[in-house]
Amino acid sequence: MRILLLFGLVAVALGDVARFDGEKVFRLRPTIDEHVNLIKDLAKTIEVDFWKPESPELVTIDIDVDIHVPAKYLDMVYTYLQQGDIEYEVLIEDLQEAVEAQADDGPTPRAHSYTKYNSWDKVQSWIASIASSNANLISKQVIGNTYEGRPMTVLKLGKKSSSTKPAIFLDCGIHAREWISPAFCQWFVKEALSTYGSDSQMTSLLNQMDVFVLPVFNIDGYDYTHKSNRMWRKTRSRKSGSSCTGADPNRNFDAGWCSMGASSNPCSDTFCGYTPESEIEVKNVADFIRRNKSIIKAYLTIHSYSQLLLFPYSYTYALAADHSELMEVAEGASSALRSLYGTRYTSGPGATTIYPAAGGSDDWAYDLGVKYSYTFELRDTGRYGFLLPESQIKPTCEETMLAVKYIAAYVQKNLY
Ligand code: DDK
Ligand code: ZN
Ligand code: ZN
Repeated sequence: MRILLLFGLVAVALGDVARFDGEKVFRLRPTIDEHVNLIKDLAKTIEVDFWKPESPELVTIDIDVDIHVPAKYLDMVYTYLQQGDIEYEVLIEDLQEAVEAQADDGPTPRAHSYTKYNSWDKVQSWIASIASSNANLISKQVIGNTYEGRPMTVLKLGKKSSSTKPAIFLDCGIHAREWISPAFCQWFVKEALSTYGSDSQMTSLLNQMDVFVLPVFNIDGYDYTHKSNRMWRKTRSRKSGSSCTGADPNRNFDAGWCSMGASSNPCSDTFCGYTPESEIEVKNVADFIRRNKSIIKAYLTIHSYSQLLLFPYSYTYALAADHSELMEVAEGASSALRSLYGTRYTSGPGATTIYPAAGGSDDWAYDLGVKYSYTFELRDTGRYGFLLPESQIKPTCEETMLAVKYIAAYVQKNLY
Protein backbone atom coordinates (compact mmCIF):
# COMPACT_ATOMS: atom_id res chain seq x y z
CA MET A 1 0.00 0.00 0.00
CA ARG A 2 2.90 2.36 0.71
CA ILE A 3 3.73 2.82 -2.95
CA LEU A 4 0.11 3.54 -3.77
CA LEU A 5 -0.04 6.01 -0.93
CA LEU A 6 3.04 7.73 -2.33
CA PHE A 7 1.41 7.84 -5.75
CA GLY A 8 -1.62 9.33 -4.07
CA LEU A 9 0.37 12.05 -2.32
CA VAL A 10 2.28 12.93 -5.47
CA ALA A 11 -0.95 12.96 -7.44
CA VAL A 12 -2.61 15.34 -4.99
CA ALA A 13 0.44 17.59 -4.93
CA LEU A 14 0.52 17.81 -8.71
CA GLY A 15 -3.23 17.91 -9.00
CA ASP A 16 -3.27 14.95 -11.35
CA VAL A 17 -4.21 11.33 -11.37
CA ALA A 18 -2.16 8.22 -10.53
CA ARG A 19 -1.41 6.12 -13.62
CA PHE A 20 -0.98 2.36 -13.74
CA ASP A 21 1.01 1.88 -16.95
CA GLY A 22 2.41 -1.62 -17.30
CA GLU A 23 0.99 -2.71 -13.94
CA LYS A 24 -0.66 -6.13 -13.82
CA VAL A 25 -3.32 -7.99 -11.90
CA PHE A 26 -2.47 -11.63 -11.16
CA ARG A 27 -4.64 -14.43 -9.89
CA LEU A 28 -2.60 -16.78 -7.70
CA ARG A 29 -3.75 -20.20 -6.56
CA PRO A 30 -1.97 -21.24 -3.37
CA THR A 31 -2.50 -24.98 -2.81
CA ILE A 32 -0.10 -25.64 0.08
CA ASP A 33 0.89 -23.71 3.23
CA GLU A 34 4.26 -22.91 1.72
CA HIS A 35 2.51 -20.97 -1.09
CA VAL A 36 0.53 -19.00 1.46
CA ASN A 37 3.67 -18.12 3.38
CA LEU A 38 5.41 -17.05 0.18
CA ILE A 39 2.54 -14.74 -0.76
CA LYS A 40 2.51 -13.15 2.71
CA ASP A 41 6.27 -12.83 2.50
CA LEU A 42 5.98 -11.17 -0.87
CA ALA A 43 3.45 -8.71 0.55
CA LYS A 44 5.94 -7.73 3.24
CA THR A 45 8.78 -7.27 0.79
CA ILE A 46 7.06 -5.23 -1.88
CA GLU A 47 4.00 -3.02 -2.11
CA VAL A 48 1.25 -5.24 -3.44
CA ASP A 49 -2.35 -4.04 -3.72
CA PHE A 50 -4.60 -6.94 -2.73
CA TRP A 51 -7.89 -7.08 -4.66
CA LYS A 52 -9.16 -10.41 -3.40
CA PRO A 53 -8.92 -11.08 -0.52
CA GLU A 54 -8.34 -7.44 0.28
CA SER A 55 -5.30 -7.86 2.49
CA PRO A 56 -2.48 -10.42 2.84
CA GLU A 57 -3.63 -11.44 6.34
CA LEU A 58 -6.68 -13.05 4.72
CA VAL A 59 -4.78 -15.33 2.32
CA THR A 60 -5.34 -19.07 2.91
CA ILE A 61 -4.89 -22.21 0.80
CA ASP A 62 -7.24 -23.11 -2.04
CA ILE A 63 -8.62 -19.62 -2.62
CA ASP A 64 -8.05 -17.28 -5.54
CA VAL A 65 -5.72 -14.45 -4.64
CA ASP A 66 -5.97 -11.46 -6.97
CA ILE A 67 -3.14 -8.95 -6.63
CA HIS A 68 -2.25 -5.73 -8.42
CA VAL A 69 1.51 -5.38 -8.87
CA PRO A 70 3.34 -2.15 -9.81
CA ALA A 71 5.51 -2.48 -12.94
CA LYS A 72 8.83 -2.19 -11.12
CA TYR A 73 8.12 -5.30 -9.04
CA LEU A 74 6.99 -7.54 -11.89
CA ASP A 75 10.33 -9.31 -12.35
CA MET A 76 10.51 -10.03 -8.67
CA VAL A 77 6.96 -11.38 -8.56
CA TYR A 78 7.61 -13.69 -11.51
CA THR A 79 10.71 -15.00 -9.77
CA TYR A 80 8.77 -15.65 -6.55
CA LEU A 81 5.96 -17.41 -8.38
CA GLN A 82 8.30 -19.62 -10.39
CA GLN A 83 10.60 -20.50 -7.51
CA GLY A 84 7.67 -21.17 -5.20
CA ASP A 85 5.91 -23.17 -7.91
CA ILE A 86 2.70 -21.20 -7.40
CA GLU A 87 0.04 -21.59 -10.05
CA TYR A 88 -1.09 -18.24 -11.48
CA GLU A 89 -2.70 -16.43 -14.38
CA VAL A 90 -2.59 -12.84 -15.49
CA LEU A 91 -6.09 -11.32 -15.17
CA ILE A 92 -5.20 -7.83 -16.39
CA GLU A 93 -2.15 -7.30 -18.60
CA ASP A 94 -2.06 -3.52 -18.33
CA LEU A 95 -4.05 -1.86 -15.58
CA GLN A 96 -3.88 1.60 -17.12
CA GLU A 97 -5.46 0.23 -20.30
CA ALA A 98 -8.17 -1.43 -18.22
CA VAL A 99 -8.84 1.85 -16.39
CA GLU A 100 -9.29 3.58 -19.72
CA ALA A 101 -11.33 0.70 -21.17
CA GLN A 102 -13.97 1.06 -18.45
CA ALA A 103 -15.52 3.92 -20.40
CA ASP A 104 -16.59 1.66 -23.28
CA ASP A 105 -20.05 3.20 -23.34
CA GLY A 106 -18.90 6.26 -25.28
CA PRO A 107 -17.23 9.45 -24.10
CA THR A 108 -18.07 10.88 -20.70
CA PRO A 109 -20.89 13.39 -21.05
CA ARG A 110 -21.17 16.53 -18.95
CA ALA A 111 -24.47 15.31 -17.55
CA HIS A 112 -25.30 12.55 -15.10
CA SER A 113 -25.94 9.17 -16.74
CA TYR A 114 -27.26 5.89 -15.34
CA THR A 115 -24.94 3.92 -17.60
CA LYS A 116 -21.79 5.81 -16.61
CA TYR A 117 -19.68 5.95 -13.48
CA ASN A 118 -20.68 9.40 -12.29
CA SER A 119 -18.29 11.58 -10.30
CA TRP A 120 -19.36 12.63 -6.78
CA ASP A 121 -20.23 16.13 -8.05
CA LYS A 122 -22.65 14.59 -10.55
CA VAL A 123 -24.13 12.24 -7.99
CA GLN A 124 -24.60 15.12 -5.59
CA SER A 125 -26.52 17.27 -8.07
CA TRP A 126 -28.47 14.18 -9.17
CA ILE A 127 -29.53 13.63 -5.53
CA ALA A 128 -30.80 17.21 -5.32
CA SER A 129 -32.69 17.15 -8.60
CA ILE A 130 -34.24 13.69 -8.30
CA ALA A 131 -35.56 14.50 -4.84
CA SER A 132 -37.06 17.84 -5.87
CA SER A 133 -38.70 16.53 -9.03
CA ASN A 134 -40.39 13.56 -7.31
CA ALA A 135 -41.52 15.16 -4.08
CA ASN A 136 -44.52 12.83 -3.73
CA LEU A 137 -42.32 9.71 -3.60
CA ILE A 138 -38.95 10.94 -2.28
CA SER A 139 -37.72 12.96 0.60
CA LYS A 140 -34.12 13.48 1.61
CA GLN A 141 -32.25 14.05 4.82
CA VAL A 142 -28.63 14.74 5.63
CA ILE A 143 -27.42 12.26 8.24
CA GLY A 144 -24.09 14.02 8.86
CA ASN A 145 -20.96 15.05 7.02
CA THR A 146 -17.96 13.01 5.90
CA TYR A 147 -14.45 13.51 7.29
CA GLU A 148 -13.76 16.05 4.54
CA GLY A 149 -17.09 17.76 5.11
CA ARG A 150 -19.30 16.41 2.33
CA PRO A 151 -22.97 15.93 3.25
CA MET A 152 -24.23 12.34 3.48
CA THR A 153 -27.76 12.38 2.13
CA VAL A 154 -30.23 9.54 2.62
CA LEU A 155 -33.11 9.39 0.14
CA LYS A 156 -36.35 8.02 1.51
CA LEU A 157 -38.43 6.37 -1.22
CA GLY A 158 -42.04 5.52 -0.51
CA LYS A 159 -45.57 6.76 -0.73
CA LYS A 160 -46.23 9.39 1.90
CA SER A 161 -48.22 8.10 4.83
CA SER A 162 -49.52 9.56 8.05
CA SER A 163 -48.32 6.55 10.03
CA THR A 164 -44.70 5.38 10.31
CA LYS A 165 -43.94 2.69 7.76
CA PRO A 166 -41.56 -0.24 8.09
CA ALA A 167 -38.41 0.31 6.06
CA ILE A 168 -35.45 -1.20 4.24
CA PHE A 169 -32.03 0.44 4.40
CA LEU A 170 -29.83 0.19 1.29
CA ASP A 171 -26.32 1.61 1.02
CA CYS A 172 -23.76 1.69 -1.75
CA GLY A 173 -20.15 2.77 -2.02
CA ILE A 174 -18.79 1.73 1.38
CA HIS A 175 -15.59 0.96 -0.54
CA ALA A 176 -14.32 3.71 -2.80
CA ARG A 177 -13.04 1.69 -5.76
CA GLU A 178 -16.14 -0.52 -6.16
CA TRP A 179 -17.72 1.84 -8.68
CA ILE A 180 -20.51 -0.48 -9.80
CA SER A 181 -21.99 -0.15 -6.31
CA PRO A 182 -22.99 3.57 -6.33
CA ALA A 183 -24.13 3.01 -9.93
CA PHE A 184 -26.56 0.41 -8.56
CA CYS A 185 -28.05 2.71 -5.91
CA GLN A 186 -28.67 5.36 -8.57
CA TRP A 187 -30.25 2.73 -10.80
CA PHE A 188 -32.42 1.49 -7.94
CA VAL A 189 -33.81 4.98 -7.27
CA LYS A 190 -34.54 5.54 -10.96
CA GLU A 191 -36.27 2.17 -11.30
CA ALA A 192 -38.30 2.65 -8.14
CA LEU A 193 -39.60 5.99 -9.40
CA SER A 194 -40.21 4.96 -12.97
CA THR A 195 -41.94 1.65 -12.17
CA TYR A 196 -44.06 2.86 -9.25
CA GLY A 197 -47.63 2.70 -10.51
CA SER A 198 -46.89 0.24 -13.33
CA ASP A 199 -44.93 -2.59 -11.70
CA SER A 200 -47.26 -4.13 -9.15
CA GLN A 201 -44.49 -5.34 -6.89
CA MET A 202 -42.71 -1.97 -6.73
CA THR A 203 -46.01 -0.20 -6.21
CA SER A 204 -47.02 -2.43 -3.36
CA LEU A 205 -43.54 -2.21 -1.81
CA LEU A 206 -43.46 1.58 -1.82
CA ASN A 207 -47.06 1.79 -0.64
CA GLN A 208 -46.41 -0.38 2.36
CA MET A 209 -42.73 0.31 3.10
CA ASP A 210 -40.09 2.99 2.76
CA VAL A 211 -36.66 2.35 1.28
CA PHE A 212 -33.82 4.45 2.67
CA VAL A 213 -31.06 4.75 0.07
CA LEU A 214 -27.58 6.07 0.82
CA PRO A 215 -26.14 6.36 -2.72
CA VAL A 216 -22.50 6.81 -1.66
CA PHE A 217 -21.40 5.91 1.86
CA ASN A 218 -17.68 6.67 1.56
CA ILE A 219 -17.94 9.90 -0.42
CA ASP A 220 -14.43 11.17 0.32
CA GLY A 221 -12.93 7.89 -0.86
CA TYR A 222 -15.15 7.79 -3.94
CA ASP A 223 -14.15 11.32 -4.91
CA TYR A 224 -10.50 10.37 -4.37
CA THR A 225 -10.81 7.42 -6.76
CA HIS A 226 -12.07 9.79 -9.45
CA LYS A 227 -9.50 12.51 -8.89
CA SER A 228 -6.34 10.88 -7.60
CA ASN A 229 -6.12 7.13 -7.25
CA ARG A 230 -8.59 4.75 -8.88
CA MET A 231 -7.60 1.89 -6.58
CA TRP A 232 -8.36 3.56 -3.22
CA ARG A 233 -10.62 1.52 -0.90
CA LYS A 234 -10.79 3.18 2.53
CA THR A 235 -12.03 6.44 4.00
CA ARG A 236 -9.77 9.52 3.85
CA SER A 237 -9.41 10.29 7.56
CA ARG A 238 -6.04 11.32 8.97
CA LYS A 239 -4.63 11.02 12.44
CA SER A 240 -1.57 12.86 13.59
CA GLY A 241 1.31 10.48 14.13
CA SER A 242 0.32 8.13 11.33
CA SER A 243 1.61 8.51 7.82
CA CYS A 244 -1.23 6.43 6.43
CA THR A 245 -4.69 7.64 5.49
CA GLY A 246 -8.08 6.10 6.08
CA ALA A 247 -9.68 3.06 7.66
CA ASP A 248 -11.80 0.33 6.12
CA PRO A 249 -15.41 1.36 6.86
CA ASN A 250 -16.48 -2.28 6.55
CA ARG A 251 -14.14 -3.22 9.42
CA ASN A 252 -15.06 -0.23 11.58
CA PHE A 253 -18.53 -1.25 12.80
CA ASP A 254 -18.94 -2.46 16.35
CA ALA A 255 -19.37 -6.17 15.62
CA GLY A 256 -16.55 -8.38 16.91
CA TRP A 257 -14.48 -5.33 16.06
CA CYS A 258 -10.96 -6.07 14.81
CA SER A 259 -11.02 -9.62 16.18
CA MET A 260 -10.43 -11.44 12.90
CA GLY A 261 -10.01 -10.65 9.21
CA ALA A 262 -9.09 -7.05 9.88
CA SER A 263 -5.83 -5.26 10.48
CA SER A 264 -4.73 -2.93 13.27
CA ASN A 265 -2.06 -1.50 10.98
CA PRO A 266 -3.22 1.96 9.79
CA CYS A 267 -1.46 1.38 6.47
CA SER A 268 -3.42 -1.80 5.69
CA ASP A 269 -6.35 -1.75 3.30
CA THR A 270 -8.38 -3.61 5.94
CA PHE A 271 -7.42 -1.30 8.84
CA CYS A 272 -10.24 -1.51 11.40
CA GLY A 273 -9.72 2.07 12.63
CA TYR A 274 -8.56 3.25 16.04
CA THR A 275 -11.89 2.43 17.76
CA PRO A 276 -15.28 1.11 16.59
CA GLU A 277 -17.08 3.89 14.67
CA SER A 278 -13.92 6.02 14.64
CA GLU A 279 -14.82 6.80 11.02
CA ILE A 280 -17.42 9.56 11.02
CA GLU A 281 -19.19 8.05 8.00
CA VAL A 282 -19.66 4.80 9.95
CA LYS A 283 -20.87 6.67 13.01
CA ASN A 284 -23.37 8.68 10.94
CA VAL A 285 -24.85 5.54 9.38
CA ALA A 286 -24.85 3.58 12.66
CA ASP A 287 -26.56 6.50 14.43
CA PHE A 288 -29.19 6.69 11.70
CA ILE A 289 -29.90 2.96 11.85
CA ARG A 290 -29.99 3.00 15.67
CA ARG A 291 -32.45 5.91 15.60
CA ASN A 292 -34.67 4.02 13.14
CA LYS A 293 -34.08 0.58 14.61
CA SER A 294 -37.74 -0.08 15.31
CA ILE A 295 -38.79 0.38 11.68
CA ILE A 296 -35.77 -1.00 9.74
CA LYS A 297 -36.57 -4.58 8.77
CA ALA A 298 -33.78 -5.21 6.27
CA TYR A 299 -30.26 -3.93 5.71
CA LEU A 300 -28.72 -4.30 2.25
CA THR A 301 -25.21 -3.20 1.36
CA ILE A 302 -23.68 -3.32 -2.10
CA HIS A 303 -20.03 -4.11 -2.89
CA SER A 304 -18.05 -5.68 -5.72
CA TYR A 305 -16.57 -7.96 -7.02
CA SER A 306 -17.06 -11.76 -6.78
CA GLN A 307 -20.79 -12.42 -7.39
CA LEU A 308 -21.70 -13.38 -3.85
CA LEU A 309 -24.74 -12.88 -1.68
CA LEU A 310 -23.48 -12.91 1.90
CA PHE A 311 -25.17 -12.75 5.27
CA PRO A 312 -24.01 -12.94 8.94
CA TYR A 313 -21.68 -13.83 10.33
CA SER A 314 -18.28 -12.69 9.16
CA TYR A 315 -16.79 -12.01 12.61
CA THR A 316 -17.31 -15.60 13.74
CA TYR A 317 -17.71 -19.03 12.17
CA ALA A 318 -20.80 -19.56 14.33
CA LEU A 319 -24.02 -19.69 12.36
CA ALA A 320 -26.56 -16.91 12.78
CA ALA A 321 -29.72 -17.84 14.70
CA ASP A 322 -31.68 -17.22 11.47
CA HIS A 323 -29.17 -19.05 9.28
CA SER A 324 -31.60 -21.32 7.43
CA GLU A 325 -34.06 -18.60 6.64
CA LEU A 326 -31.33 -16.16 5.56
CA MET A 327 -29.87 -18.88 3.33
CA GLU A 328 -33.23 -19.71 1.81
CA VAL A 329 -33.96 -16.08 0.98
CA ALA A 330 -30.44 -15.65 -0.43
CA GLU A 331 -30.89 -18.68 -2.66
CA GLY A 332 -34.22 -17.34 -3.90
CA ALA A 333 -32.67 -13.95 -4.59
CA SER A 334 -29.75 -15.54 -6.45
CA SER A 335 -32.04 -17.55 -8.69
CA ALA A 336 -34.10 -14.47 -9.45
CA LEU A 337 -30.87 -12.67 -10.39
CA ARG A 338 -29.68 -15.56 -12.54
CA SER A 339 -32.97 -15.78 -14.42
CA LEU A 340 -32.17 -12.66 -16.45
CA TYR A 341 -28.70 -13.24 -17.94
CA GLY A 342 -27.53 -16.47 -16.31
CA THR A 343 -25.14 -14.72 -13.91
CA ARG A 344 -24.21 -17.13 -11.13
CA TYR A 345 -24.02 -16.05 -7.51
CA THR A 346 -22.89 -18.04 -4.50
CA SER A 347 -24.73 -17.44 -1.22
CA GLY A 348 -23.68 -18.10 2.34
CA PRO A 349 -22.38 -16.65 5.59
CA GLY A 350 -19.48 -14.24 5.11
CA ALA A 351 -16.88 -16.06 7.21
CA THR A 352 -16.99 -19.27 5.19
CA THR A 353 -18.15 -17.95 1.81
CA ILE A 354 -15.61 -15.14 1.33
CA TYR A 355 -13.35 -14.74 4.38
CA PRO A 356 -13.58 -13.85 8.07
CA ALA A 357 -14.03 -10.10 8.34
CA ALA A 358 -14.98 -8.56 11.68
CA GLY A 359 -16.47 -5.08 12.01
CA GLY A 360 -18.77 -5.32 9.01
CA SER A 361 -21.98 -3.36 8.63
CA ASP A 362 -24.13 -6.46 7.94
CA ASP A 363 -23.06 -8.26 11.13
CA TRP A 364 -23.54 -5.08 13.14
CA ALA A 365 -27.04 -4.46 11.76
CA TYR A 366 -27.99 -8.09 12.33
CA ASP A 367 -26.87 -8.06 15.96
CA LEU A 368 -28.79 -4.82 16.44
CA GLY A 369 -31.93 -6.71 15.44
CA VAL A 370 -32.20 -6.16 11.69
CA LYS A 371 -32.81 -9.77 10.73
CA TYR A 372 -32.60 -9.57 6.93
CA SER A 373 -29.05 -8.32 6.61
CA TYR A 374 -27.23 -8.95 3.32
CA THR A 375 -23.98 -7.96 1.63
CA PHE A 376 -23.92 -8.17 -2.17
CA GLU A 377 -20.67 -8.61 -4.04
CA LEU A 378 -21.69 -7.69 -7.59
CA ARG A 379 -20.04 -8.57 -10.92
CA ASP A 380 -17.68 -9.79 -12.04
CA THR A 381 -15.57 -12.78 -10.93
CA GLY A 382 -12.24 -11.18 -11.80
CA ARG A 383 -11.97 -10.62 -15.54
CA TYR A 384 -12.25 -6.87 -14.92
CA GLY A 385 -12.57 -6.79 -11.13
CA PHE A 386 -13.09 -3.23 -9.91
CA LEU A 387 -12.69 -1.97 -13.49
CA LEU A 388 -15.98 -3.38 -14.74
CA PRO A 389 -16.69 -1.73 -18.11
CA GLU A 390 -19.55 0.76 -18.23
CA SER A 391 -21.31 -1.41 -20.83
CA GLN A 392 -21.97 -3.84 -17.94
CA ILE A 393 -23.66 -1.26 -15.68
CA LYS A 394 -27.09 -1.79 -17.22
CA PRO A 395 -27.17 -5.61 -17.21
CA THR A 396 -25.56 -5.74 -13.76
CA CYS A 397 -28.10 -3.32 -12.31
CA GLU A 398 -31.04 -5.00 -14.04
CA GLU A 399 -30.20 -8.43 -12.67
CA THR A 400 -29.37 -7.07 -9.21
CA MET A 401 -32.77 -5.33 -9.12
CA LEU A 402 -34.39 -8.77 -9.32
CA ALA A 403 -32.47 -10.02 -6.30
CA VAL A 404 -33.14 -6.87 -4.26
CA LYS A 405 -36.82 -6.96 -5.18
CA TYR A 406 -36.98 -10.63 -4.23
CA ILE A 407 -35.61 -9.90 -0.77
CA ALA A 408 -37.86 -6.84 -0.39
CA ALA A 409 -40.95 -8.86 -1.34
CA TYR A 410 -40.03 -11.55 1.15
CA VAL A 411 -39.53 -9.00 3.92
CA GLN A 412 -42.80 -7.29 3.04
CA LYS A 413 -44.69 -10.57 3.04
CA ASN A 414 -43.39 -11.39 6.52
CA LEU A 415 -43.99 -8.01 8.12
CA TYR A 416 -46.87 -8.84 10.38
O1 DDK B 1 -15.64 -5.92 3.18
C1 DDK B 1 -15.25 -6.84 2.48
O2 DDK B 1 -14.05 -7.17 2.45
C2 DDK B 1 -16.21 -7.56 1.59
C3 DDK B 1 -16.80 -6.69 0.56
SE1 DDK B 1 -15.47 -5.81 -0.53
C4 DDK B 1 -17.36 -8.16 2.35
C5 DDK B 1 -16.94 -9.08 3.44
C6 DDK B 1 -18.11 -9.88 4.00
C7 DDK B 1 -19.13 -9.07 4.69
C8 DDK B 1 -18.51 -8.36 5.85
N1 DDK B 1 -19.38 -8.34 6.96
ZN1 ZN C 1 -16.44 -3.61 -0.67
ZN1 ZN D 1 -15.61 -6.77 -2.53
